[in-house]
Amino acid sequence: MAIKDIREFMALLEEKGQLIRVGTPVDPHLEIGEIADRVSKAVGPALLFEAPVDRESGAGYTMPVAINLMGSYDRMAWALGVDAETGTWRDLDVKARQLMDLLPLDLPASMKDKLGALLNLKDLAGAGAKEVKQGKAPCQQVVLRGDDADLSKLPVLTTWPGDGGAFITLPLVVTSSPKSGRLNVGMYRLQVFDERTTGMHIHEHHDGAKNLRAWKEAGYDRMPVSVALGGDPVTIFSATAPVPPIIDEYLFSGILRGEPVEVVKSVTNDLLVPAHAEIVIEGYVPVDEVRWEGPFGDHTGYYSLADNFPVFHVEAITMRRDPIYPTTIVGRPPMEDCYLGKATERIFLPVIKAMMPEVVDYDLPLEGVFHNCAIFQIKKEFSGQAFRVMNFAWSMGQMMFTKFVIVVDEDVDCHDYSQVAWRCFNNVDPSRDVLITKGPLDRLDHSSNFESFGFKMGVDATRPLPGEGHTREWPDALEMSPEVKARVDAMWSELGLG
Ligand SMILES: Cc1cc2nc3c(=O)[nH]c(=O)nc-3n(C[C@H](O)[C@H](O)[C@H](O)COP(=O)(O)O)c2cc1C
Ligand SMILES: [Mn+2]
Repeated sequence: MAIKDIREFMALLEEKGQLIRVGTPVDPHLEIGEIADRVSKAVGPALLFEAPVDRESGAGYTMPVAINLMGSYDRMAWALGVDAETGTWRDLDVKARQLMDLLPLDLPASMKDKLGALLNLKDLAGAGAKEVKQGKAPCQQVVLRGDDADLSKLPVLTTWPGDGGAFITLPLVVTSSPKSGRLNVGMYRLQVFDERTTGMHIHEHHDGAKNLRAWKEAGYDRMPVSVALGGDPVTIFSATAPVPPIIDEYLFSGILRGEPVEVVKSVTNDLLVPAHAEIVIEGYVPVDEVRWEGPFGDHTGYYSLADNFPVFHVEAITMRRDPIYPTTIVGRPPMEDCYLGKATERIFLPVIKAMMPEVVDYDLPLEGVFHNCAIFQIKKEFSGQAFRVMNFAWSMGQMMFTKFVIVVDEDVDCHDYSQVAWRCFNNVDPSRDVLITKGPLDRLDHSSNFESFGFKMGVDATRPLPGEGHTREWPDALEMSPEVKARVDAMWSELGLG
């Protein structure tokens, strides 16, 4: 049985000795962030702060704060329903291999067929969301409307000293297309402006922003929005994953879980939210309103700059009788989002291989925060093939943002950065092997002259072919012969070398 909600997940973590309850009163304003940062840097346990308190007023909050639930490779593996045998990203690979069995890897060439093939996944897994009756959903045990729907009751964290305010950082933002009704669940932070309003930091490239533009184009003055906090861990992960817009994140989550996600209709709109969420905030985003949002200490390790963003108006808050407030902290890696990102890296490997069969494997280094660096390991068979891989990467979904793409041969382990650096520094002729191009960048990139637009670099660190201009002899890499290795192995214990 797939994990139903964060409670079940926390019980599992507690059983494994990976959840610590903190009874000491601590302030969501900076203190929890500092504690969670130290624990994240030590790849420590999940934390449940049982007594959050506002130091300024001395008032305690009525609900505990859960943080860092998926902040390690083993917890991320358990969240996805796989064993953590190695405690490394390789455990997440097991999930990728399960998916590979599901995916039609011989995707037909035309785009239409590709979409059709992906949509057939629905039949494969029978995984579409399952709607439950409103009275049956734990997330609607308490319904607060009007002035009772008050965000100041939530222990919302301010994580870094330069932050523009307190931010809800682990929200599942549910929107829909006004035409097809197709749902989208994306994670976009919400800056709490007051009791009934927040910012909504949707990057223009993300599906939620496309939906907002579509509501405006269709002549509406507002888009209905429901925001879930909590739910099952796979659905939380799915809200962060680059799921193609043709499949909604509940279906994607259902495929990964092997079981449909139970959802319920919101109380003030038709949007479906995870029935096993802790808290749901319902409301709307006007199509034309923006407000100054940020700055916010972000996952690049820098503050993302303040700017105008859409505004979320709250109409109702529903919750469990005893809700837990789930959140995360982002900052200089490693943080919890790194493990979510690695899960994406592994789970999307089969999709990447289906599109680019020469790709053996790929790696997104944590320091590249997922949109700034990708290393591809390829089986190279023709001239220019590394450049084909770069260009394909730059055209694929959210991979288009990748600022640095490095391509190595199949005999280089792309996850071993020392091997990759050795190849790059020794094999690359910058005039031949480097490609500088331009296009959309992630909104969080602060290096480019313009917001969300700038230059990217591809590095071909594969062995060059004569057809690529290198006609000199190419030397072999150093390697001792197997016979001598075996001889030395046999005498090793006598050598006194340990
Ligand atoms: C912890 C965390 C916070 C995030 N915050 C934001 C955010 O504030 N705005 C945003 O546009 N994307 C944010 N993202 C990235 C998106 O959730 C991610 O790109 C997702 O695939 C977007 O889904 P969509 O294309 O369905 O909108 C965040 C991701 C994580 C893991
Ligand atoms: Mn989406």
